[in-house]
Amino acid sequence: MIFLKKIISAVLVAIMMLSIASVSVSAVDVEGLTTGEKALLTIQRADVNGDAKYSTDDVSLILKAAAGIIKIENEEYYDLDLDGYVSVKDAQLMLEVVTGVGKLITDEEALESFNTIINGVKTKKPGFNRTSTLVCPSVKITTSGFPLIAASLNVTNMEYKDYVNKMASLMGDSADVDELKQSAVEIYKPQTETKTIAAASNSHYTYFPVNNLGWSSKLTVSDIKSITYTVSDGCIIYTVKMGDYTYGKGQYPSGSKGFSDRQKLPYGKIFNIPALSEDDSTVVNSVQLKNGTVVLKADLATGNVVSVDYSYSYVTDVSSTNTSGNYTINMKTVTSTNVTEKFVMNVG
Ligand SMILES: [Ca+2]
Ligand SMILES: [Ca+2]
Repeated sequence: MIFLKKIISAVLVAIMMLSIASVSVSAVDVEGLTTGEKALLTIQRADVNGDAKYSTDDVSLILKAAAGIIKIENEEYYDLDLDGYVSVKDAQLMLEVVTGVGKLITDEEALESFNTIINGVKTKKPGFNRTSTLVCPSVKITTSGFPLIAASLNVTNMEYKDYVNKMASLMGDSADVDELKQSAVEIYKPQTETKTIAAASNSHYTYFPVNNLGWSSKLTVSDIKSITYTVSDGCIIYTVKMGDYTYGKGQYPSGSKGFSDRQKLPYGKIFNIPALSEDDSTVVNSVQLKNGTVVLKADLATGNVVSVDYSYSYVTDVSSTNTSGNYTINMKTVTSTNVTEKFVMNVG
């Protein structure tokens, strides 16, 4: 309720001051800055009182500056809409931002500032801890071509662990069967890996997405579903959400020769997406990339990355053909995988 009162009083002050002339400021020196750098500057400057959060205190400070009530240094910082004046319009904009009804910058500008910050990891090389986890919740098998003697192995959409048990019961007890059963159990276990990269190390290229490249994001607004950001506790926290994409036979750039084409896909512009491999006997029927989310936390004052959480899922549908004697066994495998990569910077 105190918050609401503060907002209302700020609005009243704004109305009272509507007739007050604005204060002209020297042109903000944004020449030569990229769209992303400019947007980041706007996000940083909107915290005009420098207390590391957005609040009605910032709104009233802009109002006072616009009215000439207070003498301010760096008055161009108060010119949030960059029109060359500190006016009620800037205070109004900040009030809308604080109350969540308006936006300081467009989604396109927000994404450009996100890109500027996250690409900075590859040039500034701050050092980080990475924790990556792969979880495979489901592997479905469809087979055909087994001869009559093993006809029970011809199945449709059977979970791999159940399929292995079926094979085991057909093969009887042996060390190989035990090993097979064990490997089936392992497939479903989360695989977690941690890695520490030292500051200023070129391993930033290898271990920070997109791996093996000098950049981290080439996302444009047409690649994403949404971008939001909040400012609090001295940090900007961006959340980028991706839509779902399905690629049919021949549409997914697989293998090492598909490396650069994968980075043209929306998910490939931000995530390390699977390479997969195809040959004469293995064909990728489809690949689905979904639930992509990136949460980026950056220091408000410096624009440096504090932490990044990447997560997405993929479903691959792959057919393989194996010829054994007079028989040709066809196996279709539909595998779901959940990927998370969490980075905490400056801890190495
Ligand atoms: Ca503030
Ligand atoms: Ca202005």
